[in-house]
Amino acid sequence: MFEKTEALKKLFTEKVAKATATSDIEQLRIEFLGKKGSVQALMQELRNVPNEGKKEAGQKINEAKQYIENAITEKIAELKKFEEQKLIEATESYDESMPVSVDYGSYHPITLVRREVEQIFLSMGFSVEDYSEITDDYNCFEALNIPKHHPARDMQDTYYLSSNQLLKTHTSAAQNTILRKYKSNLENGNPIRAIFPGRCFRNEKIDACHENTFFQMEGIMVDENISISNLIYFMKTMLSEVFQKDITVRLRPGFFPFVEPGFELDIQCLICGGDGCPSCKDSGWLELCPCGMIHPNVLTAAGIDPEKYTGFAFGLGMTRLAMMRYGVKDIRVFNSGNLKSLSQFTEKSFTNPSNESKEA
Ligand code: FA5
Repeated sequence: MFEKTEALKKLFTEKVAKATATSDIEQLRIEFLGKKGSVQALMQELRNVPNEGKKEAGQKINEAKQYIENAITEKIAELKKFEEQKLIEATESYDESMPVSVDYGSYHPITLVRREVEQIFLSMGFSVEDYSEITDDYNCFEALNIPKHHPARDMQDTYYLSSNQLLKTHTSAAQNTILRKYKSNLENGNPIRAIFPGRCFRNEKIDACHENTFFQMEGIMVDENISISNLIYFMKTMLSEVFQKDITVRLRPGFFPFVEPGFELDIQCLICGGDGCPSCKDSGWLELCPCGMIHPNVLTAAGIDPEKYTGFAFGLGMTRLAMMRYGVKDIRVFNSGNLKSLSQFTEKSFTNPSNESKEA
């Protein structure tokens, strides 16, 4: 058993030395310490060891296990340090320690990103709609095919106000209003194309990529024969315009009661390049823009015939988009009110400000 445990330690030492990301360590943990791992296999072999040697053999296995556990802890600490350094390098354009060089006001980074996305959609024939932050149960949930007691409501707990109103949890809360506002377009042979940005509120566990107050931008397009191809085209155009470079995205199925089919559009984390970091919850991907084909019940609730018209909707996470756009690794920077951080984005102002009077 001594030879075997020593060989195991040697093999582990070689493999751990080659690990370059915390995800590699997780694989090693499974390989060596998992239920079907190498240490467990040695434990099984204990059965075949004669009684007089069992105690010593057991100790050797435990020693090897301890050795591997300690090495894992050390390696994780080392890799975390390295990953943090990589984060700092990746975010060199954003430096919290820079002195404030401006003595005049500056636009908030979310405002800058919002304007940019608005501009992209304006150029594609969409109108930019305004919608209040206070809504009601009908608009936020019922009209979106989320009846009372639907489990989807659990994901979007919010602040309820006394007059049967609530702070909107998503920009989808305006879908019914905007669809009604423009449904005459359809009767006149024109599509409905609108985006509606806004601040959303949720009872949320705050971390590097979750806030309780954040911005989304909803977009809808309805007409005869609108399909998923149209949806993908608009998403691609928007992302390539915003980032002005190739970015990796993935589309996977997602459930939202107000679309069918529904998708999650994730963007590969631009902070860590996909290796995993706190900004993307160590997954390498950031949920950015869920989307899908508007559910017939939602069209019906707005008085639109789902047999004749179809449409897509998307809910872009604008605060997260700003994180990726500017390499801000912690979402809390945006609501911090820290001028030292926030005023750095002034230089990157955009050329076509819309809705000057509404700027935050
Ligand atoms: C929604 O809010 C849906 N209304 C989106 C939608 C619209 C789906 C139209 C289909 C059709 P979700 O809860 O996943 O979905 O939020 C959408 C995006 O908002 C997320 O991908 C993320 O980018 C952002 N987001 C959500 N919660 C937070 C949060 N707590 N902090 C920061 N950003 C968030």
